[in-house]
Amino acid sequence: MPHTLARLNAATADDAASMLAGLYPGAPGIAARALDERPFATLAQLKQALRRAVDGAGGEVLAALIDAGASTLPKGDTSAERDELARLAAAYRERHGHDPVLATHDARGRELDAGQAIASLARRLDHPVDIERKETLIALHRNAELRLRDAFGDRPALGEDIWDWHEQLSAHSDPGYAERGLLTVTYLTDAHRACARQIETWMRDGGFDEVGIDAVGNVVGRYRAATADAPILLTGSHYDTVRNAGKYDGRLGIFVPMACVRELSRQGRRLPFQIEVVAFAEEEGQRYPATFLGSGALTGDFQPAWLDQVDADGISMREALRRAGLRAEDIPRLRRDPARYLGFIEVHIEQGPVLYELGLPLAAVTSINGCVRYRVRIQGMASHAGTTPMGSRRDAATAAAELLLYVERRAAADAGSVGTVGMLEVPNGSINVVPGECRFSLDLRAPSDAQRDALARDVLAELAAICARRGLRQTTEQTMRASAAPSHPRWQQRWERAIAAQGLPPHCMASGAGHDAMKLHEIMPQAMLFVRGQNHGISHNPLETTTCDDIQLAVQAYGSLLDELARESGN
Ligand code: HGY
Ligand code: MN
Ligand code: MN
Repeated sequence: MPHTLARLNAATADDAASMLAGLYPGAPGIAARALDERPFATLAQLKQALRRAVDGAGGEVLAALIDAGASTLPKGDTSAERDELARLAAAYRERHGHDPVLATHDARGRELDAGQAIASLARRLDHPVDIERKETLIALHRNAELRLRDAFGDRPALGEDIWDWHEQLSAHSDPGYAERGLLTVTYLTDAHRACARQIETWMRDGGFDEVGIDAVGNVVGRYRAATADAPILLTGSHYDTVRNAGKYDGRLGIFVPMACVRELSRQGRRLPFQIEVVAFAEEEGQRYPATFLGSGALTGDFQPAWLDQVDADGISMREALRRAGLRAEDIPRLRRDPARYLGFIEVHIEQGPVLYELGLPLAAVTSINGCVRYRVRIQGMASHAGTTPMGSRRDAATAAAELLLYVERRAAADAGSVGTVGMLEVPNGSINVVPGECRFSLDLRAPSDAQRDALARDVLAELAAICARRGLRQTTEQTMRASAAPSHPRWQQRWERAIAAQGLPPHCMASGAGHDAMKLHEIMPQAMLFVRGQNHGISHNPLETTTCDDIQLAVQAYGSLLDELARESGN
């Protein structure tokens, strides 16, 4: 018979402690200490109390926790797996001084298999000792969470459904990546169109009243209100990805509202506002220089000139739209009238380590950093690598190298600024030719537009100075400029209350990553909810992941926000 929080809150100290026995093997005092914070309104709140009890424990308790929490590694199905597990465990003990503590189940809640254990051990073996200590405690908390889930019969069913949607959608990937089990879905490729159809099907099956794919490739689902002319809550995120991406970037912000609408539909419940969920077709700017194509169409910012941009294979955006059966001429009509909308909310995986290290599942976003991107071309003179004296070279690549190091130094000089050169190439380069040309990208961001622009100004000035000194030519093309987007206070506070309603501290934080919300920010109030990422919150990487439990909390928080909005709007 599963425990209940009501029983736990009402039990004597001994009975309550016995209800939590085994959560943290080797340290029974942890549960007793957490119980001092009773009563608990939610399991999430109890988990935070347990976390604080561990954080407050002394070294000997932690040592006992780690020893008792050491994982019984999966057996391994083959001798190779068994040998590798034994080798890694021995090496781990050697380096970290204790047996490894792994989460017993994966982010989906399935028992860890040998392959997953080997990958996790191999990744963690080389962690610095202090980092691995944190990782060990996080694994202990995760195992306690899994035990607590069982003890209280608390299955994150909606989190599991959403987790599975991510898995299924990730089956669609562009050529060159799909064959290697990697995820890349760039704008209007076959994989991209397959994703759109899949999302459209799930929306139709999930109780939406109207579902369609619009002229720019957005998948739009509408769930009607109790009354016909009710205002609209706009929500969603993007389904395109970067190359070799994680599965949750963007998609989590589509699936959480989809699951909420499905629950409303199953309950036959209508709210005093419509819900319009948009799966934006393009946000990442991978195939074409222009970005925010999906959300930009809704704000009326889609530039006709973008249609002439060509991809690496010389295919224009206009042609790609035509091949996808989409009508570019209809894109201007996608512009939304802000007067009809309450605002825009977006759920997104954090894509950073803050929540992972704080041990918090959710946060309200305070602002999204402003960003400006360029494509740079430096031109020098290609010449013979063997006969061209070092003093008379016009080497485009070494000039770029100087600039890259300047970007790193200059961005690091500001609080909160970041500068990245993510793409760098010597077109038609040869091993024995001094680079006559070098092309690279610049991505410069800061918490405010003024700080972003000062960073960009300095970087472009340094680029000009380097090229002048070296006798090289350079051209820069600005490919994206997005203003910093502070959350609307009223909507940010809604997310804070929604997080608090789950029994969690309403942590607030800025977003270093860009999101569709910064586009909708231009025409309506917006605010975002962040969901913790696992593996130190790594993103734009196949290691990107989150747990069903955290996804469940995001769905619950989303539902709390909808309920509050419904109460405010009169029912
Ligand atoms: O680059 C970004 O911040 C986003 O992932 N497009
Ligand atoms: Mn991204
Ligand atoms: Mn994203």
